[in-house]
Amino acid sequence: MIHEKYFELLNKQYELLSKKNKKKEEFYNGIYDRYENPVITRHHVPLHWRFDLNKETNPHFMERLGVNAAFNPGAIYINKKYYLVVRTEGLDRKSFFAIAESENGIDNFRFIDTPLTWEDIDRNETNIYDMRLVQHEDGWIYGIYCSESKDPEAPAFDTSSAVAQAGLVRTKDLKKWERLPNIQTSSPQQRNVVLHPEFVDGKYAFYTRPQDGFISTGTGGGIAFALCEDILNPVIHEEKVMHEKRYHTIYEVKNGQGPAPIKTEKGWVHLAHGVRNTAAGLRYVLYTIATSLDDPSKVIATPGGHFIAPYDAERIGDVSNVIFCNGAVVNENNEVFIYYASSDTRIHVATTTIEKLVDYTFNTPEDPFRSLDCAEQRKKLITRNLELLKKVEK
Ligand code: M1P
Repeated sequence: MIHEKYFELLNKQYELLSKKNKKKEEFYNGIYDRYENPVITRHHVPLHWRFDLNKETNPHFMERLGVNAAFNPGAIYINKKYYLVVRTEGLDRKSFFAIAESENGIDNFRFIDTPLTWEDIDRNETNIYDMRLVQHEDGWIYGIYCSESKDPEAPAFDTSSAVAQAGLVRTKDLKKWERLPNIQTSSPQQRNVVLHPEFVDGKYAFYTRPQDGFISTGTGGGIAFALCEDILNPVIHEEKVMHEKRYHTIYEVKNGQGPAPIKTEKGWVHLAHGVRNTAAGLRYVLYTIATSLDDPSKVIATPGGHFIAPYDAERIGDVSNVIFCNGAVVNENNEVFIYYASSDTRIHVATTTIEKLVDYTFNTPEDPFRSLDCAEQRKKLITRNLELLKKVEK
């Protein structure tokens, strides 16, 4: 017999899931729109994924397998539907992937089916997260995720050190998933590995982030570009850093490719995250760059500053002051939906258009890297504007 509390909670959850999302009126930057509500939180996870509904085995209707957070989703737009592969984190700290779908991409996301599983080829793999979903021109949808294991070299007392590598799966229908071998590179650790959607010189192309430590990239340097002949035996021999971390920028400590880059007439637009250190810990923001259509490893535009940073309540969560994005989609109207998570806790959407994203990426002034040069840059803008205003006054 089903516990009566289930129906009470189901009605409440239905209200949450059916809530319309509106653009945040008080926010304006001309670049993108923010929305009033997160698109997915842990409260969106179906009740029957968390509670044992049977009154006999769960008389107090306790949450048996709670969910701590729903964040960092991969995203894909197919058959006019918006799909997110959500990093769903149990109370036990382990993340799993679960698909949520929506008709309009800004609200009414519903988790479908059951959490994703596939052939378990590596018993050392302990945690999985942050999938980048890519519809590749070879006809498969690939998912690259962070596959985390305990560091086998760590001394017995060290129960924290971990090794991050890039796990690889593929599907045709988002239902049946095939596990391929991990992507091999010469870097001791890897995170934020993303597949480029097209072949480059007849090869599979990847964005990687070589790193020495689990958190610190060390000599890793930045976002790298790499080619690989065979996706079924994904071995990368050379990683070329194409966008480096740099002193006194928003990507001073580290950076990482976000979702797969978006193809536009002027170039590939990349969303990436940049990290800097503060007295309150690491601060993660998003920024964009563009690369050449002829050579996606050649950076051709670098707008200065952040594109999306933690805003109001987004600042607070399990890992505060973090904005992270590994999923964005473009629909047939050239509308762009950027799914970003705040503070490793919940998922939001920001919407813009290809036209605006290109304008932003190619026309935002670059970071001059020094305060006095920044002041000169701003003075030029002010002078131009004052001249314009004077003309209007006349
Ligand atoms: O906690 C912030 C983010 O930290 C990691 O990203 P990066 O490897 O760039 O430091 C990831 O664990 C990511 O999931 C997380 O959101």
